[in-house]
Amino acid sequence: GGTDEQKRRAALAAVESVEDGMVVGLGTGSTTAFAIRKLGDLVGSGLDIRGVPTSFAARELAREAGIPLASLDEISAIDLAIDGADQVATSDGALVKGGGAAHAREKIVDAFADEFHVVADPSKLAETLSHSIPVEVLPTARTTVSAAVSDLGGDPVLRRAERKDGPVVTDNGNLVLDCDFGEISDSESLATALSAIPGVVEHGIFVGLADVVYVGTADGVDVVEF
Ligand code: DER
Repeated sequence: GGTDEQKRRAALAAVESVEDGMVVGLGTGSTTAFAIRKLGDLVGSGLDIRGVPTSFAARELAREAGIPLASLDEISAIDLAIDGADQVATSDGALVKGGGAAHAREKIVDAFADEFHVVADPSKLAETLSHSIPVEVLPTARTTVSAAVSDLGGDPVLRRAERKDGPVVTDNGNLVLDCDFGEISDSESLATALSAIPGVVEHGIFVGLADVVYVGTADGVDVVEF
């Protein structure tokens, strides 16, 4: 992964688009965490925003930062969502997300937002997607979904927890299969195929959602628009 300095630069660049009165989607992960902390500082200096967190973790971070929160079901619009990614296809802006197992609510927020800006470091960039795809599944469907993923040419692995015995359980009470498909030449059709599998709650391929990607480098920020 990238350095904290690269992540911080990307995050601060994205925060510059946040204006008074906005409803801001707050992503999950270590890169977006820099944006959440910066927004907290700005709120302390008078910035008037409401944050819509994409996970329990993002909500905790936003509360610590002092950002007024709104829940997804009580807002009618999200002006800007700021979120990270595990991989960014520089060819078409398709993303792999879900490293933090938060991609179900992230996709709702990121897709609903008028603008979705990704914050990343150079280690996330690739010509085409090749990262394993996190697939959130109903617990009862882990075996049937695994079989369907294998039929699609993927290699499904149940995501084990680090500090808990057994598998990772998402904020929604589901399990995650990390599915390696190797190089993904057509992310859109794989996304469609994964969504069609009964028992799949959400997968981590984000096609056609990212509007801008901020890439923090050692001495600046590259901005890629899609
Ligand atoms: O889980 C997610 O989708 C996160 O955005 C993640 O993919 C990026 O996390 P990072 O900024 O810690 O690399």
